[in-house]
Amino acid sequence: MEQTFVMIKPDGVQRGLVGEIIGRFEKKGFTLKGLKLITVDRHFAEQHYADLSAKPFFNGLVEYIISGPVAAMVWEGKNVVTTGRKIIGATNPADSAPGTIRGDYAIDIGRNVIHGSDSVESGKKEIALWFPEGIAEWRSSLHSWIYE
Ligand code: IDP
Ligand code: MG
Repeated sequence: MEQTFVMIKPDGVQRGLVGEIIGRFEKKGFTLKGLKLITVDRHFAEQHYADLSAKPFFNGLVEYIISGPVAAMVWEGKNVVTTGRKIIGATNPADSAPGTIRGDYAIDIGRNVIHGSDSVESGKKEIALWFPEGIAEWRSSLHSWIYE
């Protein structure tokens, strides 16, 4: 089953949005396979965002991510990468539809509350980076109520 890496950024944790965000993924029917609150250092944040290292906002982005604890998660389910990105909304909250997480809870692109992997491949890389210890092995007993 497909997996994605989702991170509630420091602003989302500070603003008390962890429960709300987890609830949205849970209620959709996705399965929580990994979860931890962690403050990462500069080197780690630079690794996570390595693809963006040439961008003018890179340093500010790294400062933002290391500014406090983040809630790192692995979610599992059919099409969870693409559907997860839809639940999250567009990168710039100004372009995110109401009903999405960023559309409902964010205003500025540099304080957009949440990260979600953009492909199955980057999901695998990000899960390996953030959860080197591995993730939970379990299958929800709701499976047959969610999948036909
Ligand atoms: P994504 O998070 O929707 O996948 P990316 O393009 O991968 O968007 O950018 C990663 C993160 O970098 C964004 O979520 C946002 O926090 C930040 N970011 C992207 N573009 C800008 C910008 O123009 N100014 C400031 N921060 C930005
Ligand atoms: Mg991205």
